[in-house]
Amino acid sequence: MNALSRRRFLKITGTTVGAAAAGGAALKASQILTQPRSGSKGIQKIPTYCDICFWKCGAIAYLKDGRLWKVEGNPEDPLSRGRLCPRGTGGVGAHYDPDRLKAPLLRMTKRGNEEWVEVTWDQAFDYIADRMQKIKKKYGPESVALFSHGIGGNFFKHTLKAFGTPNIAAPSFAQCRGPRDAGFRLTFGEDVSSPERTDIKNAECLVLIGSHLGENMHNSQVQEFAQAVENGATIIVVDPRFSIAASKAKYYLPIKPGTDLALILAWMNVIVKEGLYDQEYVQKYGFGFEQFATSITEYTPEWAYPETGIQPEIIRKTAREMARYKPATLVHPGRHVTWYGDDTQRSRAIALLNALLGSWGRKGGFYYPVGMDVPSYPYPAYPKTVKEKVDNPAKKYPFAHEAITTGIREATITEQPYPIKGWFVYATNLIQALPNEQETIKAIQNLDLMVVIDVIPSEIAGWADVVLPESVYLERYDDLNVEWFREPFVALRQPAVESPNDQKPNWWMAKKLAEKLGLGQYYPWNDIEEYFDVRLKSAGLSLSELKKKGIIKGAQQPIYFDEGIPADFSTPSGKIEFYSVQLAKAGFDPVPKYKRPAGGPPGYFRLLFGRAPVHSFGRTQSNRILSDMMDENEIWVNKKAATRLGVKSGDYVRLKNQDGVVSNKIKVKATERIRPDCVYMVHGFGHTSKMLKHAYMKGASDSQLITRYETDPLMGGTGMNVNFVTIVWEEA
Ligand SMILES: Nc1nc2c(c(=O)[nH]1)N[C@H]1C(S)=C(S)[C@@H](COP(=O)(O)OP(=O)(O)OC[C@H]3O[C@@H](n4cnc5c(=O)[nH]c(N)nc54)[C@H](O)[C@@H]3O)O[C@H]1N2
Ligand SMILES: Nc1nc2c(c(=O)[nH]1)N[C@H]1C(S)=C(S)[C@@H](COP(=O)(O)OP(=O)(O)OC[C@H]3O[C@@H](n4cnc5c(=O)[nH]c(N)nc54)[C@H](O)[C@@H]3O)O[C@H]1N2
Ligand code: SF4
Ligand SMILES: [Mo]
Repeated sequence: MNALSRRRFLKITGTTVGAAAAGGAALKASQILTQPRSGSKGIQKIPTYCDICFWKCGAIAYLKDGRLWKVEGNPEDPLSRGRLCPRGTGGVGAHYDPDRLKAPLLRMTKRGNEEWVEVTWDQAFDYIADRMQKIKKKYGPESVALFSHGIGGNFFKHTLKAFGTPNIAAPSFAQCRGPRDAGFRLTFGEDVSSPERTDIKNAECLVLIGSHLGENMHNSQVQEFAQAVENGATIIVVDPRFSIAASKAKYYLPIKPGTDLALILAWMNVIVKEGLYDQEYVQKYGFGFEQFATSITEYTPEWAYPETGIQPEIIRKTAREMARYKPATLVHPGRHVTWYGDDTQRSRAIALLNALLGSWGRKGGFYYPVGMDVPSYPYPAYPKTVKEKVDNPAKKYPFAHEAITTGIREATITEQPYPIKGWFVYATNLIQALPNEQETIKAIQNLDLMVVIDVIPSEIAGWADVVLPESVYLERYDDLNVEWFREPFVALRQPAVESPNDQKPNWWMAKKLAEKLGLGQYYPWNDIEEYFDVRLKSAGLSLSELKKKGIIKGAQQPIYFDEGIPADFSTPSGKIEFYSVQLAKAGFDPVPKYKRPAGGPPGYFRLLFGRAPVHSFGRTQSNRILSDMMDENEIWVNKKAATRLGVKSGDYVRLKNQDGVVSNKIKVKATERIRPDCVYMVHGFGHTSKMLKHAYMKGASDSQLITRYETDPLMGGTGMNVNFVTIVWEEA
């Protein structure tokens, strides 16, 4: 890694934590739990890939005299390009965390009491398999559901499909990127996918609508953002809060929360009216442009001004700036887009703006990702499920292309269209991830079996009947990462150190459980290395090479239309759909229309939330290296509003929402960097699990305050930016 690029990276993050690569050195001796690898002396390097978030950066774990010392980026890896983000660098802290789950636990008393007895793995699986068979007998196998987030869930998915359930969901759809992918599918016939196919590094104009890169630390994107800034790209940031990204912007538009669709429509109005769009591209690839153009004529900048608070001349100037650099203008589609319940239509408007600029399939816009052809394992076919998935009965949400977590939750409460009696929860903290935690608890109370597989005693683990402790990513193998990206590659996660206690990897648990259920034929391999070997050999690759390098890359392939990618669109018309017949047929607006979001009670602030560069959701507050850098969150309040309320930076307050829910105490950050009609906090703090000794009650939880949500009628996403809070004094 060269020194300049490292500096540039740190500058964007607004922190210097990446430099705190000290790893094991930052830990007190008392926190070190592992035994040195037998007999090993000196430095060992083991390539793997990171799991502190779902980006899966290629990494190299370093051992010193058999102890885990530090983790760095793997220079061969296109995702990390040799540099991890600050969270990945702090990944060693996950291994050394003294609050980790250490052995399988069985619930002793009432659900949610967090009272447990340690059991053996065999006892745990006997208990689980017995309950599963009872549920299957009484209700059918479909009545067991799996919630799973990240690649580690692959083998549990396999076991549960073999058991016979189709009910498997991740919060990354209905609580995250679902509306974006639905909006882009409706327009271009394809997803933006993950890692996003955004050609940020080649963009000459980059528009970020709430995507707070630099706080959102998805590694490759942040590095490419730094490159774009260095190349002198015009950056336009739309955010009610002056984010880190906003500090790099030529134009910062402090929009009134929830009104982005009005701004996007006005931008398109200017671009069409002034004839600034890519006319050749639109003519060649577009469908229904005339109807689209007609339906946006009313959305002038003057119309948008009172809605958004953005002045007409700024709207015009920024629209012209975008058009100037087309097609190398990238209007970033965002990722966590479940904001207001109309999110698919807002995302579709972003897709349409990109279509006008001709950026889809073009350099500096959206490229066509490529992947390695590694066939999946030739397992026996899964049993046919009798019942349909439970989450989206009668296709109530016609444009949901993945399962809806909150739909499974609803079915668990209502027992409609049929009861759900068992939950497996793998690597997702549903108490924090789903809006309205009371509904989640209500659903849990209706279960006959609740199993949580986690590495720490998260809030959701506190509600389980059985808790299964997993080895952290540095201690285990996981499925192969065959991600589609700029260039084809396959990456391996492999253990660098042993687990300190009785933790086990997911593949081992999923296989053992299948065997207890009499489904051993679905695991014809004895060890995961045999599984890898079969898959890799069928792709003409070698496991020993992959173990040595951590990553094998394929040949570079074309990724833009100009390089020969055919401009095929899998929409009903085969074209980019400016006007959507399928939306009209389903009773939705064929071209997005603006609706003003409902406001809050007088004197309340809209509650906004996002990411901190050094934490991943609610999963890293217990990591001592990362919590040393930030161990509580703050509530951002506009300075004038704070003065009016008589609070100042550093004061502790509580937040009370529109339904009377009061948060844990939280420190005030009084700042000009946020509009006066909203407040902002980082998600993932305010842990209430008592077994999380270090993170317990530090900062406040946005999730607790999200008692309301607006469901997207197109795909069932849960808009969560619809809650309002007041500030209440913390009595000394
Ligand atoms: N209020 C609110 N809700 C949100 C969001 C928000 O910002 N605010 N964000 C939304 C978004 S964008 C998303 S993607 C979702 C994410 O929601 P989640 O998928 O719930 O993400 P995490 O909070 O990372 O939860 C991961 C859980 O996995 C555990 N874990 C970590 N590593 C491992 C491991 O190696 N093995 C196992 N078995 N478990 C592990 C962690 O301890 C934690 O309990 O939440 C959504 N919900
Ligand atoms: N460090 C770190 N990085 C992460 C993660 C993490 O946990 N930690 N999680 C990853 C995941 S799964 C996801 S989905 C992404 C999420 O990252 P993004 O997709 O970037 O998240 P958003 O929730 O869209 O963005 C939050 C920003 O939107 C602004 N905002 C709120 N309301 C509005 C509005 O009405 N209009 C506009 N224009 N802006 C608004 C907020 O002020 C904040 O700056 O981050 C990823 N990267
Ligand atoms: S973005 Fe950071 S935390 Fe996520 S995988 Fe990459 S290095 Fe790890
Ligand atoms: Mo997400």
